[in-house]
Amino acid sequence: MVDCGLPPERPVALTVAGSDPSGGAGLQADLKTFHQFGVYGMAVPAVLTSQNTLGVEAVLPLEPAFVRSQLDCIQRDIPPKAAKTGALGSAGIVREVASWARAADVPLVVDPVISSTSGQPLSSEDGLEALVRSLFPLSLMVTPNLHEAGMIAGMRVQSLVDMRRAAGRIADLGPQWVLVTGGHLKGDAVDVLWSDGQVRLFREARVAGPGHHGTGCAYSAAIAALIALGRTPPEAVCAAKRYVTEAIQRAPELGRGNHPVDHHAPAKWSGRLRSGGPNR
Ligand code: PXL
Repeated sequence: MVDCGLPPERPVALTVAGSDPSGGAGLQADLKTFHQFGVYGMAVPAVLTSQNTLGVEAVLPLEPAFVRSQLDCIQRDIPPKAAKTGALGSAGIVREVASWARAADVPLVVDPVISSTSGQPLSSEDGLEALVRSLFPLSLMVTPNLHEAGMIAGMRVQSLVDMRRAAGRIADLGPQWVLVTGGHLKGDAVDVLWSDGQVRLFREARVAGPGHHGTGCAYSAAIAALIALGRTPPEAVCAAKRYVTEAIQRAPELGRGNHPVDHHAPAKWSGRLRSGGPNR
């Protein structure tokens, strides 16, 4: 048999997220990322959007019961090894996803998406409250960016010190691991991973240029894929950050707004965390 480098038993990951018809973010980006890591991807849309690289024009949350019906349907047939959530749209949808996740007992990566890259809300206000109350306690990892970390922790997050403090406060809300992503700070792109009061830093050189579309989606999807492949959370963050950095570096000049990242970037697992460097 030819060895194509794919795992012999195909791991399965699920995304429950918003649809971005332009393919740069949301569940379309998640599926491309799962595929790139050799993971079989499944996708449950929670909210539909009308958008392109210039911005979001309309948002349509689905009926919570219909989201639940999709989740139950796949759970009965192809239970995932790991799952991630993105934009969930409403508190009712969040509660259905939480109720499914509790029963499914699956490692869950929660990207607490509040708004799009261009600033339009992708969830109602009570959606974020419900996310924190019902989904955070069930999650393996939550992956807020600086803005989301600030909203959730109730503080301004503008420095590495703030990121550590916010991560600690968010960990008190129930997730086992908290990854605060610092891509929007000046200097190197440093992320803070917090668990049990212990902090690990992950650093990559900043990619110059304007913001890109879908960085957070590709990052959390890559983490979920690597968890499905059996990696530990710090290993998953390390390899996922490398993937996203390359995906930004290679972003194709598509669209007239924020260009999407390149989901075809190499998805590699090096087998060990870099030691002695900044990843401690
Ligand atoms: O990157 C956050 C995000 C998540 N989900 C959907 C999006 C976006 C950003 O635009 O459109 C559907």
